[in-house]
Amino acid sequence: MKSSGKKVIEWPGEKLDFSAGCLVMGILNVTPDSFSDGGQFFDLGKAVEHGLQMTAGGAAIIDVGGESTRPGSAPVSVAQQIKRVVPVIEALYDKTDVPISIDTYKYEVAKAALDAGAAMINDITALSDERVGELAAERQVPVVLMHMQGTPATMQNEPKYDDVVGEVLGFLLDRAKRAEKIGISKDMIFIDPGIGFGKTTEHNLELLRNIDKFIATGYHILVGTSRKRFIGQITGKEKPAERIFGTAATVALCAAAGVSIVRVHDVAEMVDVVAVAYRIKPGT
Ligand code: PT1
Repeated sequence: MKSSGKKVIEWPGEKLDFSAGCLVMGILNVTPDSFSDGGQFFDLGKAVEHGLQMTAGGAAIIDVGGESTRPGSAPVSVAQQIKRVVPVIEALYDKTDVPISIDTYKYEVAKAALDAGAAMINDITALSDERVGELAAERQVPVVLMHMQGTPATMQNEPKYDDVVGEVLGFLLDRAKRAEKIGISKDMIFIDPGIGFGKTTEHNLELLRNIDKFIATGYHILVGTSRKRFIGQITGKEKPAERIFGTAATVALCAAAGVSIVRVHDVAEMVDVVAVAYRIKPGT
């Protein structure tokens, strides 16, 4: 058994089946720069349409976020995040059976998103606010716990580790244990090395090179490499949209290693990549 976690997880109204391989989570950034109406205003219809396109492309989960956490980005108020994500989640909940995840570390945003129909919490701060964990336990929803050094505004200034794999893994195991103590079952916990979050290109590569050590913990693993800077640094591709094949290399290796979920922009493409890579994985 070289894959992480239990093969099928079920929770109220939802189910994820990892028995056929790695699942693809589609990224839906609900920010005005992602879906504008041509001007400075956010277009709800365009965002929902993009979410539905990703489900048609084979996404197993849609991850909705109202605050960019790319390097250098600034926080967005709780009220603003709720105003952005709730209408999108309500519309998607109405139009698709694909589970919706909320990308937030804010308790109030997570709660409003679950009330609107979200069924999973993606917390890039790994329960920096314990109330997020208590909420996940109470609603019996899965939670993603991610590692980050610093904050999005400053994390790329000078990332430093003595042993990046040991430190990231140690942090995630500690937070996962804490989550279990709060009442979240082990199967419902996804750990994520946080590619690009306070890491140099070498740190990111070292984490990906050692992804089997994360799998060996027995927790489900989620990895997000999609279109990130380190891929541009290796390939020389300046524009994120030109980093799809570079992303595919990381996704193939993750799927073959036994990663449970990859978080990506290019859903239809990566669904094919994981399907083939997983079939080559030993023991499947
Ligand atoms: C991620 C992730 C995320 N990434 C999870 N959630 C982002 N669980 C948002 C770059 O280097 O990996 N896991 N939510 C997006 N964040 C970044 C970070 C985007 C770095 C781009 C970069 O280009």
